[in-house]
Amino acid sequence: MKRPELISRILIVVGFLLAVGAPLFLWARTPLIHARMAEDGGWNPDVIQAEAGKPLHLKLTSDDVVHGFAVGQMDMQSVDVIPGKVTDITLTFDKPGVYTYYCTRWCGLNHWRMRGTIEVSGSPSDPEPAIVPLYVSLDLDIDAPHDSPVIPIEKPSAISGQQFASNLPIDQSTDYYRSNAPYQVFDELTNASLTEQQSWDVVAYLWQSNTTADSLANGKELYAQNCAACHGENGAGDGVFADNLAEAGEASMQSMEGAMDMVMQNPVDFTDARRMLGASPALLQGKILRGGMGTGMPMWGVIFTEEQIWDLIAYIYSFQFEYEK
Ligand code: HEC
Ligand SMILES: [Cu+2]
Repeated sequence: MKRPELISRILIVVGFLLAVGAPLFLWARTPLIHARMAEDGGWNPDVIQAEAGKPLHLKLTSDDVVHGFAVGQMDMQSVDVIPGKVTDITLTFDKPGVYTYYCTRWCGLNHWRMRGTIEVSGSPSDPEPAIVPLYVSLDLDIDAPHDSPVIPIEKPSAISGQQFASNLPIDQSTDYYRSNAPYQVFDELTNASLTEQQSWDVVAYLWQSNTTADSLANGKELYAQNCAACHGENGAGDGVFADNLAEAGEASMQSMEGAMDMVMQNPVDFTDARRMLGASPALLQGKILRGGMGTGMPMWGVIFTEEQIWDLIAYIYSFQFEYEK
């Protein structure tokens, strides 16, 4: 064999090894993330490092049942994490910060505890002004009872409310709607020479006017995926985990030494007019953002965008009001 020929052969082999080997090498170095049900340890590792603007490769597998993987506040499709298989995923973060990743499959009562963080380093672009949630700026005590003193006899109808709403001196702005409970708006209408039911219908109309069909559809989807297992498909607080939650509550009460002041509760019944007509969107926002701190209500602030939370809230009120189809 002539020399140049030999060299070119060697080069081809080296080139081939590099082309195949380098990605394989990188792939092998990418840590394998194991998913387990929360009671068996959750994600391992549960802290991942990344750099802003650079792709982050992840390999995911499950040691028990099928889990799902998604990163909060990020526009991404969740992926399934399957026992005995390795799922590859590549993510790129635009901005540095601490992101939360979470399980998207109902794998058990503690499913929502399956969370980990991705610490994304990098020089902060332009620091964005911190947004103060509405419930904070209104200084609401979101743990105080908030029952409505009055409730309608029939389910208020936005369709019927529309005809009375046009010539009423009521504020229809988003700010007003978000900071008032339905019964407070009902109270404002007492001088408007309407029957009680008509006033409630106006309230329903106002609530409908402050959302859109898209927003409700989006809220419905998020609800089915993240909330229905506890709060029930139809909002009645009777999801498949409601009973387990009560049991877990009793168990945790017995093992705790008064360390937590909040006790486990039943998932709220969103069809309960007394409760829901007494709650402003801002109050519900607070509960969803912050969670119940020990009541069994998870904290969603790190998972959903502000817009997604308003969509969820709009959907929750649809258990109270009859909206136009
Ligand atoms: C693991 C069970 C569980 C899941 C999942 C869950 N919740 Fe809850 N939720 C509860 C419990 C228990 C309460 C009652 C205790 C409390 O208010 O802190 C509650 C209370 C609430 C309240 C307070 C209502 C009020 O009148 O104070 C809101 C709002 C709420 N949940 C919304 C949601 C939304 C939206 C989701 C889904 C994104 C969700 N919840 C998912 C268990 C759950
Ligand atoms: Cu899971």
